[in-house]
Amino acid sequence: MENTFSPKQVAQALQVSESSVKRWCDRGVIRTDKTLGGHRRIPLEHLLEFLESTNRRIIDPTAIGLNATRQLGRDELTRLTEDRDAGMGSDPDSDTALREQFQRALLAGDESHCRKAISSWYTIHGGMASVADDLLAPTLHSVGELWECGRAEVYQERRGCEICIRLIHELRRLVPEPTSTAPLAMGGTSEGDHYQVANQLIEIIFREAGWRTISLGSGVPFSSMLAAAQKYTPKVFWLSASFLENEHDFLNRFQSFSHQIPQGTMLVVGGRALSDQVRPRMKFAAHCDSMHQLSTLARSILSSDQNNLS
Ligand code: B12
Repeated sequence: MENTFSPKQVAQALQVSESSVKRWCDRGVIRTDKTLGGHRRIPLEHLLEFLESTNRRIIDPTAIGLNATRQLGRDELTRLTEDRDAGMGSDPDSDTALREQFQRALLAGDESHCRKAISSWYTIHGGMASVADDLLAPTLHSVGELWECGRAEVYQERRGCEICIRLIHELRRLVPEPTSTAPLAMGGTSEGDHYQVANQLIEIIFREAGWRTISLGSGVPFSSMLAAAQKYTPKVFWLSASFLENEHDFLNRFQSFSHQIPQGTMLVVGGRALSDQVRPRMKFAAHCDSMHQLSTLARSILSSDQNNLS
């Protein structure tokens, strides 16, 4: 995926006329760079700002080199995973530099530099799974470590999270609306667990894979999650668990929840709190360690559904 786009590409992505896009560029509604030859070029981070400020979203992602909801075949999925594990398709030195830039900007509360770094990462690595696992998670982990050893203030961590949440929301606009017949994924974090970032990332991962989603948010009692699952009967219910206030209570409530969720709803769980000691005491359909794994799972479920239909 390129990092900057022509007005024609943006017009096709938004399904509007090229002259409208050129007009927005010239009026400064879309911040635009000019090439040496005087042609307008629109960087992804400026496109994100424009989408957010005008409440628009991308309708044809292929026009800007994104193929978000494409269904990958099993062979392609395996190849992509192998390439990633072998470190192919990216330059580790520039990844490290970009991660450092992002972390500095996050600690400084510099949202526009954060947007620039996250947009570059998104274009280089082509999707949210890498933004989640390889940029946001490691950066927030090291912010957590800096806080733990007194080298970052609590406000820097909280403000950093707020920035991440806003930028995730902006990137969501690059994913087209799912079709009304797409399967539904629903989920959230349970009571006492106030973590938001992973939960928001999960929602986009499903949408990128072509699912409809309902995020219930953070800190939802299991009884209320059950009510939602029974009302909407999603194909997948995700539970993101980053913090367990009381392990014993969590396991009891989870057990009751997992026994009562509708038949045909797959329970997919993940998160830092589900350690090797906790997981064996839980009943679920799948556990994932990362957003890459979740993305593969979400696409595999869809493609096996489609194979069953055909
Ligand atoms: C931000 C933050 C908070 C914020 C969150 C704000 C918000 N709006 O979300 C708040 C203020 C709530 C917070 C509070 C606390 N925090 Co805190 N927090 C963090 C921090 C810095 C980042 C967490 C984060 O969002 N990471 C980004 C996400 C994307 O990364 P991730 O969680 O690892 O998720 C990845 C994978 O695990 C996976 N994944 C996660 N969930 C799921 C789910 C599914 C289904 C799948 C497939 C995958 C998956 O994919 C993600 C991407 O790769 C971490 C540091 C760290 N190491 O993570 C500390 C950290 C987790 N917190 C910590 C602590 C101690 C606390 C408190 C107990 C502090 C206190 N005394 O009050 C409270 C508990 C809050 C509660 N009741 O929920 C400790 C935990 C220590 C431990 N051994 O357990 C950490 C490690 C900080 C530290 N170094 O000490 N925290």
